[in-house]
Amino acid sequence: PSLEKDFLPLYYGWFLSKKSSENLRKTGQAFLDELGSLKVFKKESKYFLPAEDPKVKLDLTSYFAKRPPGVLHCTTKFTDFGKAMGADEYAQQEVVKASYGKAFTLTISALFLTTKTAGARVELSEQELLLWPGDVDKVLPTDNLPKGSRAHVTLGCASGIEPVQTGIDLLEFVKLEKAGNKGDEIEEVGGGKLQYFGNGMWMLLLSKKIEVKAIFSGYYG
Ligand code: ACK
Repeated sequence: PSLEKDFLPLYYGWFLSKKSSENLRKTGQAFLDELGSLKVFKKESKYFLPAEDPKVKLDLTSYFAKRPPGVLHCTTKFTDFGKAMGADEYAQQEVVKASYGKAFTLTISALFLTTKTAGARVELSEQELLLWPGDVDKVLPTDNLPKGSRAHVTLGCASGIEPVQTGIDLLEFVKLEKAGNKGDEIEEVGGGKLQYFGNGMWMLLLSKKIEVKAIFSGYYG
Protein backbone atom coordinates (compact mmCIF):
# COMPACT_ATOMS: atom_id res chain seq x y z
CA PRO A 1 0.00 0.00 0.00
CA SER A 2 1.31 3.34 -1.01
CA LEU A 3 1.35 6.38 1.23
CA GLU A 4 0.83 8.66 -1.72
CA LYS A 5 -2.58 9.61 -2.95
CA ASP A 6 -3.09 9.86 -6.69
CA PHE A 7 -2.86 13.48 -7.71
CA LEU A 8 -5.17 14.12 -10.65
CA PRO A 9 -4.33 16.47 -13.52
CA LEU A 10 -6.17 19.62 -14.50
CA TYR A 11 -7.46 17.63 -17.44
CA TYR A 12 -6.94 14.44 -19.42
CA GLY A 13 -6.75 14.46 -23.17
CA TRP A 14 -4.84 13.72 -26.34
CA PHE A 15 -1.83 15.97 -26.85
CA LEU A 16 -0.86 16.41 -30.47
CA SER A 17 2.71 15.88 -31.55
CA LYS A 18 4.64 19.05 -32.26
CA LYS A 19 4.45 18.44 -36.00
CA SER A 20 0.72 17.63 -35.97
CA SER A 21 0.11 20.75 -33.85
CA GLU A 22 1.97 22.94 -36.29
CA ASN A 23 0.12 21.46 -39.26
CA LEU A 24 -3.29 21.85 -37.66
CA ARG A 25 -2.53 25.42 -36.61
CA LYS A 26 -1.56 26.19 -40.21
CA THR A 27 -4.73 24.59 -41.55
CA GLY A 28 -6.78 26.60 -39.06
CA GLN A 29 -5.00 29.79 -40.06
CA ALA A 30 -5.62 29.10 -43.75
CA PHE A 31 -9.31 28.59 -42.93
CA LEU A 32 -9.49 31.97 -41.15
CA ASP A 33 -7.69 33.67 -44.02
CA GLU A 34 -9.93 32.17 -46.65
CA LEU A 35 -13.18 32.66 -44.74
CA GLY A 36 -12.29 36.26 -43.93
CA SER A 37 -11.79 37.00 -47.60
CA LEU A 38 -15.10 35.49 -48.79
CA LYS A 39 -17.93 37.75 -49.87
CA VAL A 40 -20.54 35.56 -48.13
CA PHE A 41 -18.64 35.89 -44.89
CA LYS A 42 -18.14 39.65 -45.20
CA LYS A 43 -21.88 40.03 -45.76
CA GLU A 44 -22.46 38.28 -42.41
CA SER A 45 -19.55 39.81 -40.53
CA LYS A 46 -21.76 42.03 -38.37
CA TYR A 47 -21.80 39.27 -35.73
CA PHE A 48 -18.06 39.76 -35.30
CA LEU A 49 -18.06 43.55 -35.24
CA PRO A 50 -18.82 45.96 -32.41
CA ALA A 51 -22.37 47.32 -32.71
CA GLU A 52 -21.08 50.88 -32.07
CA ASP A 53 -18.56 50.67 -34.85
CA PRO A 54 -19.69 48.11 -37.46
CA LYS A 55 -17.48 49.64 -40.14
CA VAL A 56 -14.11 48.65 -38.67
CA LYS A 57 -12.11 46.18 -40.67
CA LEU A 58 -12.44 42.63 -39.40
CA ASP A 59 -9.26 40.60 -39.04
CA LEU A 60 -10.13 37.09 -37.86
CA THR A 61 -6.57 36.34 -36.75
CA SER A 62 -6.57 39.20 -34.27
CA TYR A 63 -10.21 38.48 -33.42
CA PHE A 64 -9.23 34.98 -32.21
CA ALA A 65 -6.10 36.26 -30.51
CA LYS A 66 -6.27 33.89 -27.52
CA ARG A 67 -4.57 30.81 -28.89
CA PRO A 68 -3.52 27.79 -26.86
CA PRO A 69 0.17 27.95 -25.95
CA GLY A 70 2.37 24.98 -26.80
CA VAL A 71 1.01 21.87 -28.45
CA LEU A 72 -2.68 21.58 -29.28
CA HIS A 73 -4.88 19.07 -27.49
CA CYS A 74 -8.27 17.40 -27.42
CA THR A 75 -9.66 17.30 -23.87
CA THR A 76 -11.37 14.11 -22.76
CA LYS A 77 -12.13 14.87 -19.11
CA PHE A 78 -11.61 18.13 -17.24
CA THR A 79 -10.78 16.81 -13.77
CA ASP A 80 -9.69 20.08 -12.14
CA PHE A 81 -7.01 18.33 -10.03
CA GLY A 82 -9.68 15.94 -8.75
CA LYS A 83 -12.24 18.60 -7.78
CA ALA A 84 -14.47 18.20 -10.85
CA MET A 85 -17.58 16.00 -10.81
CA GLY A 86 -16.75 12.44 -11.79
CA ALA A 87 -13.00 13.10 -11.73
CA ASP A 88 -12.03 10.10 -9.58
CA GLU A 89 -14.40 7.75 -11.39
CA TYR A 90 -12.84 8.77 -14.69
CA ALA A 91 -9.26 8.48 -13.50
CA GLN A 92 -9.82 5.07 -11.93
CA GLN A 93 -11.05 3.41 -15.11
CA GLU A 94 -8.75 0.64 -16.31
CA VAL A 95 -8.88 1.95 -19.89
CA VAL A 96 -7.71 5.38 -18.73
CA LYS A 97 -4.79 3.97 -16.78
CA ALA A 98 -3.84 1.53 -19.53
CA SER A 99 -3.97 4.23 -22.22
CA TYR A 100 -1.94 6.78 -20.28
CA GLY A 101 1.15 7.70 -22.31
CA LYS A 102 -0.02 5.75 -25.37
CA ALA A 103 -0.08 7.09 -28.94
CA PHE A 104 -3.31 7.55 -30.92
CA THR A 105 -4.31 8.89 -34.30
CA LEU A 106 -7.12 11.43 -34.16
CA THR A 107 -9.22 12.28 -37.19
CA ILE A 108 -10.18 15.90 -37.82
CA SER A 109 -13.34 16.05 -39.92
CA ALA A 110 -14.22 19.75 -39.85
CA LEU A 111 -13.16 23.21 -38.78
CA PHE A 112 -15.65 25.55 -37.18
CA LEU A 113 -15.95 29.09 -36.03
CA THR A 114 -18.43 31.10 -33.99
CA THR A 115 -18.33 34.64 -32.62
CA LYS A 116 -16.61 33.18 -29.56
CA THR A 117 -14.32 30.36 -30.65
CA ALA A 118 -12.50 28.66 -33.50
CA GLY A 119 -11.89 24.92 -33.36
CA ALA A 120 -11.38 21.62 -35.11
CA ARG A 121 -13.98 18.86 -34.86
CA VAL A 122 -12.58 15.47 -33.89
CA GLU A 123 -14.14 12.21 -35.04
CA LEU A 124 -13.26 9.56 -32.46
CA SER A 125 -12.69 5.89 -33.27
CA GLU A 126 -14.39 3.10 -31.29
CA GLN A 127 -11.23 2.65 -29.28
CA GLU A 128 -10.88 6.37 -28.59
CA LEU A 129 -14.53 6.56 -27.53
CA LEU A 130 -13.68 4.22 -24.65
CA LEU A 131 -11.73 7.13 -23.16
CA TRP A 132 -14.60 9.55 -23.64
CA PRO A 133 -16.52 10.44 -20.46
CA GLY A 134 -20.24 9.72 -20.35
CA ASP A 135 -21.34 13.10 -19.06
CA VAL A 136 -19.82 15.79 -21.28
CA ASP A 137 -21.85 15.73 -24.50
CA LYS A 138 -24.57 18.10 -23.35
CA VAL A 139 -25.17 21.79 -22.96
CA LEU A 140 -28.53 21.32 -21.23
CA PRO A 141 -29.23 18.36 -18.92
CA THR A 142 -31.95 17.26 -21.36
CA ASP A 143 -29.63 17.10 -24.38
CA ASN A 144 -29.17 13.64 -25.85
CA LEU A 145 -26.34 13.71 -28.36
CA PRO A 146 -24.07 10.95 -29.66
CA LYS A 147 -21.06 10.10 -27.53
CA GLY A 148 -18.05 12.15 -28.55
CA SER A 149 -20.12 15.01 -30.02
CA ARG A 150 -18.08 17.51 -28.06
CA ALA A 151 -14.65 16.22 -29.15
CA HIS A 152 -12.61 19.12 -30.48
CA VAL A 153 -9.31 20.93 -30.55
CA THR A 154 -9.50 24.59 -29.57
CA LEU A 155 -7.65 26.76 -32.09
CA GLY A 156 -8.52 30.19 -30.75
CA CYS A 157 -10.87 32.20 -28.57
CA ALA A 158 -12.17 35.74 -28.86
CA SER A 159 -11.21 38.28 -26.24
CA GLY A 160 -12.78 37.48 -22.86
CA ILE A 161 -13.75 33.91 -23.85
CA GLU A 162 -12.42 30.83 -22.03
CA PRO A 163 -11.41 27.70 -24.00
CA VAL A 164 -14.17 25.62 -22.35
CA GLN A 165 -16.49 27.50 -24.72
CA THR A 166 -15.18 25.75 -27.85
CA GLY A 167 -16.72 22.41 -26.87
CA ILE A 168 -20.00 24.11 -25.95
CA ASP A 169 -20.04 25.85 -29.33
CA LEU A 170 -19.43 22.55 -31.14
CA LEU A 171 -22.35 21.00 -29.24
CA GLU A 172 -24.54 23.84 -30.53
CA PHE A 173 -23.61 22.90 -34.12
CA VAL A 174 -24.37 19.24 -33.39
CA LYS A 175 -27.74 20.18 -31.92
CA LEU A 176 -28.60 22.15 -35.05
CA GLU A 177 -27.51 19.22 -37.23
CA LYS A 178 -29.61 16.88 -35.15
CA ALA A 179 -32.62 19.15 -35.56
CA GLY A 180 -32.24 18.62 -39.31
CA ASN A 181 -30.53 21.91 -40.01
CA LYS A 182 -27.81 21.14 -42.52
CA GLY A 183 -26.72 24.74 -42.66
CA ASP A 184 -26.77 26.75 -45.85
CA GLU A 185 -24.31 25.07 -48.12
CA ILE A 186 -22.41 28.13 -49.11
CA GLU A 187 -19.79 26.93 -51.54
CA GLU A 188 -16.90 24.66 -52.20
CA VAL A 189 -13.80 26.38 -50.88
CA GLY A 190 -10.17 25.31 -50.73
CA GLY A 191 -10.53 22.50 -48.21
CA GLY A 192 -14.13 21.38 -48.59
CA LYS A 193 -17.77 22.41 -48.20
CA LEU A 194 -18.50 25.56 -46.27
CA GLN A 195 -21.73 25.58 -44.25
CA TYR A 196 -23.42 28.55 -42.60
CA PHE A 197 -25.82 28.03 -39.69
CA GLY A 198 -26.61 31.70 -39.04
CA ASN A 199 -25.59 33.89 -36.10
CA GLY A 200 -21.96 33.79 -37.14
CA MET A 201 -21.71 29.98 -36.99
CA TRP A 202 -19.54 28.59 -39.79
CA MET A 203 -18.35 25.08 -40.43
CA LEU A 204 -15.97 23.73 -43.06
CA LEU A 205 -16.48 20.02 -43.76
CA LEU A 206 -13.05 18.87 -44.86
CA SER A 207 -13.07 17.00 -48.15
CA LYS A 208 -9.89 15.32 -47.00
CA LYS A 209 -9.98 14.51 -43.29
CA ILE A 210 -6.81 15.29 -41.36
CA GLU A 211 -5.10 12.64 -39.25
CA VAL A 212 -3.03 13.84 -36.32
CA LYS A 213 -0.73 11.94 -33.99
CA ALA A 214 -1.43 12.41 -30.31
CA ILE A 215 -0.46 11.01 -26.90
CA PHE A 216 -3.14 10.36 -24.29
CA SER A 217 -2.00 11.97 -21.08
CA GLY A 218 -2.78 14.41 -18.30
CA TYR A 219 -1.99 18.10 -18.06
CA TYR A 220 -0.93 19.34 -14.64
CA GLY A 221 -0.33 23.03 -15.49
O1 ACK B 1 -10.03 23.89 -25.22
P1 ACK B 1 -10.38 22.93 -24.18
O2 ACK B 1 -10.99 21.63 -24.51
O3 ACK B 1 -11.28 23.65 -23.08
O4 ACK B 1 -9.13 22.67 -23.27
C1 ACK B 1 -9.15 23.46 -22.12
C2 ACK B 1 -8.66 22.67 -20.93
O5 ACK B 1 -9.81 22.12 -20.32
C3 ACK B 1 -7.90 23.52 -19.92
O6 ACK B 1 -8.65 24.62 -19.57
C4 ACK B 1 -10.97 22.54 -20.98
N1 ACK B 1 -11.95 22.88 -19.95
C5 ACK B 1 -11.88 23.86 -19.02
N2 ACK B 1 -12.95 23.80 -18.21
C6 ACK B 1 -13.73 22.77 -18.64
C7 ACK B 1 -14.96 22.21 -18.21
N3 ACK B 1 -15.63 22.70 -17.16
N4 ACK B 1 -15.46 21.16 -18.90
C8 ACK B 1 -14.81 20.66 -19.96
N5 ACK B 1 -13.63 21.13 -20.41
C9 ACK B 1 -13.09 22.18 -19.76
C10 ACK B 1 -10.61 23.71 -21.83
